[in-house]
Amino acid sequence: MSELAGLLFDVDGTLADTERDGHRIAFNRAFAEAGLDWSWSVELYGKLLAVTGGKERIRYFLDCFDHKFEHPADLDGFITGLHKAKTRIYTDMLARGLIPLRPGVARFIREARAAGLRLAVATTTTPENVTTLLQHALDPTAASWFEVIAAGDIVPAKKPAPDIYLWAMERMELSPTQCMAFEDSQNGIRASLGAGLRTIVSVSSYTQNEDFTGASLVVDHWGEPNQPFEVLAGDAGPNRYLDLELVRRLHAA
Ligand code: XBP
Ligand code: MG
Repeated sequence: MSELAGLLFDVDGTLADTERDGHRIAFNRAFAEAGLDWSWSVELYGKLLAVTGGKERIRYFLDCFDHKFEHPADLDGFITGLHKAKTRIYTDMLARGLIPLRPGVARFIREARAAGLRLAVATTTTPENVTTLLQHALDPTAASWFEVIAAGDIVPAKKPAPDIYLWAMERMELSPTQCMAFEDSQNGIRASLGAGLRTIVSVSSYTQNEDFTGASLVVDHWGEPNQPFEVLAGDAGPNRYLDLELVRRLHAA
């Protein structure tokens, strides 16, 4: 096994629990702004998360959950416009500091950066969602800490396809054996494992009951010295929170 050189992070659900009280709210506000009577409940949104990507999710909703809506002639343009409004509303929520990072995230990323690990993001969400979250929830300069931010439509096939991880590693000239991925969902781990990456999963509010077969470790969150994680699958040894030593050990296992 090669030495650990790169860490690839998912964003939604992994760095921050963004879906229920972030993206979902922003979608609903964008629908209201557009005069639509759609309202995505917490429960319905859980079903819609089967499809990653906001534009793809709106289309999935129309295809499978709203049979009454009369499609406009330019459906693609209509969805793109709705999604632009959603991104504006969501990034505004992030800029107001409404969505914090999950336990251990700031501590671990700072530790990894100080140790010289190369950092990247691999996500289906829109690029400005990533940079705005990092800037407001981590550090004003945090977007520059990541060598590659692989996000949104840069690859046509979104997770669970492995493409976004492969794209990020190609840019970094790293092989999967040199990296560790961090995910929260089954779609995410299908993408990371599919790219040949060892993966640590921290389950999020919508993903607790998903199948994480193949993960190196599954925890409820990354933990802090005063807020230990719970190990849901795998072996964290004596560790009670995620640190670089544990990640190196899991990578070498
Ligand atoms: C996250 C997503 C994203 C967000 C919405 O999946 O599916 O689409 O829900 O973001 P993952 P956009 O964590 O597996 O990357 O609306 O900007 O697409
Ligand atoms: Mg995720």
